[in-house]
Amino acid sequence: MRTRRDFIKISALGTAGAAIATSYFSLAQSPSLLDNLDQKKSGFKKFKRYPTYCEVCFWKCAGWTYTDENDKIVKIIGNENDPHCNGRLCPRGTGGIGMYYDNNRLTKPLIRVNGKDGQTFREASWDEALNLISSKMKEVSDKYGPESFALFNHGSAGHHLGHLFKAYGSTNITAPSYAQCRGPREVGFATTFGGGVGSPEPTDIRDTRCLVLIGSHLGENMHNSQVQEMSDAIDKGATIITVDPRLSVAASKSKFWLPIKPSTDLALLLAWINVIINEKLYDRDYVERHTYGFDQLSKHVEHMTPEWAYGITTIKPDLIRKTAREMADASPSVIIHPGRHVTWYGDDTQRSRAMAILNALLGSWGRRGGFYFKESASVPHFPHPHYPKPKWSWRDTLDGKYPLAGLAISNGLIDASIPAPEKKHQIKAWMVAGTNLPLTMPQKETLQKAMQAVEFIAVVDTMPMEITGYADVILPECTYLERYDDIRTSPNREPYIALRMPAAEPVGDTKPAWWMAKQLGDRLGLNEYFAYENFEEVLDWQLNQVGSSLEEMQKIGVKKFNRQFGPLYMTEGEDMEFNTNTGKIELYSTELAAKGFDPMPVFTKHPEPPPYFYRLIYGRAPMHTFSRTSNNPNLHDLKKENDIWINPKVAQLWGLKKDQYIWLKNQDGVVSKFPIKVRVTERIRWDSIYMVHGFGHSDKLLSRAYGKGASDSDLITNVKVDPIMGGTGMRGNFVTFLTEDPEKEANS
Ligand SMILES: Nc1nc2c(c(=O)[nH]1)N[C@H]1C(S)=C(S)[C@@H](COP(=O)(O)OP(=O)(O)OC[C@H]3O[C@@H](n4cnc5c(=O)[nH]c(N)nc54)[C@H](O)[C@@H]3O)O[C@H]1N2
Ligand SMILES: Nc1nc2c(c(=O)[nH]1)N[C@H]1C(S)=C(S)[C@@H](COP(=O)(O)OP(=O)(O)OC[C@H]3O[C@@H](n4cnc5c(=O)[nH]c(N)nc54)[C@H](O)[C@@H]3O)O[C@H]1N2
Ligand code: SF4
Ligand SMILES: [Mo]
Repeated sequence: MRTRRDFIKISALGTAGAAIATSYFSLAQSPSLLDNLDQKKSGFKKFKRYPTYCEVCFWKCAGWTYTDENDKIVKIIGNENDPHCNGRLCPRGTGGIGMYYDNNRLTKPLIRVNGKDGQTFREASWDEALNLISSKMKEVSDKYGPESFALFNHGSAGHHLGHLFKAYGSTNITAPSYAQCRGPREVGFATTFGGGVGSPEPTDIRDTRCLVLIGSHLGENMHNSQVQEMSDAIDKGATIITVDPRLSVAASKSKFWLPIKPSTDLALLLAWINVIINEKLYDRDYVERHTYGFDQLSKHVEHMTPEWAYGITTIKPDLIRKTAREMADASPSVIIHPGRHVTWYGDDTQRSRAMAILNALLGSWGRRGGFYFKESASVPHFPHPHYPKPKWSWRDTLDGKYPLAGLAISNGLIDASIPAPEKKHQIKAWMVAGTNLPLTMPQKETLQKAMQAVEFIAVVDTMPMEITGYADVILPECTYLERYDDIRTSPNREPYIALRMPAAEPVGDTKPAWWMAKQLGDRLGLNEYFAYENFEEVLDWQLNQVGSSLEEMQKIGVKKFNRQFGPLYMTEGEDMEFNTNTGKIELYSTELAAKGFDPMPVFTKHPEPPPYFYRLIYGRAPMHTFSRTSNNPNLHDLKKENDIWINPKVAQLWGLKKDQYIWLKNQDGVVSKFPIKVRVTERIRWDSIYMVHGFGHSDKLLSRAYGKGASDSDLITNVKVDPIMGGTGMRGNFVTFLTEDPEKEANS
């Protein structure tokens, strides 16, 4: 059936894409050239270096981009003075060069047209593409109000376009890194300690004596400095306790691996709390001085013994006691890691709360080897007029639901894009920048409905990803190696800033997002918000305010400042005011109670898979980031497709063999579009299967990634939304196996 907005496989793009020359690509692949770069051999004499910070994931490691005597980008290495990477990039960061050389890149603005063979894209000038977007922004503003235009973003482009949207009058700005990622832990920790965790997490892994990872798969999840610190901590004899239904890389390095039954972590956490209170293993002085609600908590967990948890989690009572004691032995230098992608089962804020409570009992918040007090550099904004006050925002679309959502939830704005008479506030148009929604959002059908309903979609991306196929206009952004962006001010042990600057001219007709935002702003009469000619001006002004300059930062890349707000850790016997209702660390949350939620976490059972179905769990591979790197020539070389981890017992039951390709069908009858390779391994529980997220691309313009592996997102149709903050729990899905091509079956 033809829909208003067909998914276009961007046929018009093939020629434009090819135009950026396979020669770039072959250059990046040339081993001799890379060998020549050996620092000792060449001394980098012919090479120039430019500071950058990485955009391949959100750890934002600072590095140097090197160009050769022909001004060609040849290598990226870490900046030794940067605490995010300590001079070493992860494989993805090194491979970031492949983003620049990818011969499938978008290189021209594109506009959707109705041709005689259906819808297609045609190339357009920047002027035409920007005029079209600004006229739609005007139209939406006149017809419905600017609030009806939403921005979905992830990464640097979002900051520039976010400024444009706020100036235009819309705060309906959202990123999947909240309600599809770390939102629940921010709320779980904020309701306990009065402040969220943020990124990078202030985990003092470097000095910890015990690190507890609840499904957090550091080592595959490659958050650079954290992985480095974990490896050092292991060398120094720290105990690692990993709770994971799969023998992850972290689990394989751990003293204790607890192969928990998926979806039952909250019971384990409550049993640990029970042991720590019953055996009086908690940090007495810290608990007395700093916490609120200890008596209520003691009573609450009274019956939640390790024996109780054993029946739920399959983890033996002995092991629960032993690991609890191990944590207490290390206290306060112990970290129950908050995790990052925590939208699992819909009770995720409460699971995060239990983790926060455990940290509080062990006295690790604000202590060496636990959580340090982070600081970030404060760099003033370039002057601009106040933003107008919008008449409504994303929160008004939620009808009082998810009261503790701290940021806009992407799923909420997608729902608000599907028209219904009772909806007072509706989203009518989207701009999407740096997020590949079809592979990122669960419940594809809802997303499709929303994308069909809205009147206009503009997409800002570097690649022809699935999302670009739904665009009315596509703006091609140049990669992070070809542009300036905002100064990085992420928190750390000491405040740091980092600069990103271009190391090469933008390929083809690509432009940076700051330029697009300014161009659109100027067209919308918002010139005062963009009172500069180029971004160097903004950066130099900002850097001058903090006693530096663009010139200085171009030379050094990162700069450290002194801490402003006291020491890294609490001092012994210090009284502290926490930003909660009681001014204490709340073991009993007065805020949750006031909003009608359980003030202390309660375990509830989650549904079991039907017979012959297995729990679908997913995670990361060290050499890829989500769906954004699967087509990257350098990283594709390292891992071309995902595979499906199946326990040998299950493989035998089904007669499945190593390397055989199978299809997956979920509980709602949805079948994976592409087959996936079987990996038979003891490293996964029999009741679960595991796959790496980000594969199974369906856009043919991704010449390397198309059809390689399967997409977990396609199979995530059942979502359990967290009632506290609106996060989409995505792990309540079950799959079974099809050994024959289902399309062949359907056609025969
Ligand atoms: N099924 C499933 N869904 C998930 C997850 C999962 O594990 N499984 N993980 C969740 C998590 S934790 C997160 S944080 C989100 C991440 O969600 P996303 O950030 O949407 O992830 P990507 O798939 O990497 O999509 C990034 C998009 O940005 C584009 N891009 C890359 N660099 C640039 C740039 O410099 N400029 C512009 N304009 N575009 C660029 C890429 O081409 C791609 O289209 O996904 C969530 N969704
Ligand atoms: N290489 C690489 N690194 C990345 C990223 C990337 O794309 N690539 N993305 C970054 C981002 S944005 C995020 S949010 C993080 C995500 O990284 P994490 O926060 O570490 O990831 P999760 O996806 O929550 O966890 C995946 C692990 O949870 C286990 N698991 C599944 N179900 C359960 C369960 O019920 N209980 C327990 N205890 N464990 C379970 C899986 O077996 C797997 O090992 O990674 C970051 N780092
Ligand atoms: S962890 Fe790796 S991909 Fe992420 S910012 Fe650092 S180098 Fe880049
Ligand atoms: Mo994430």
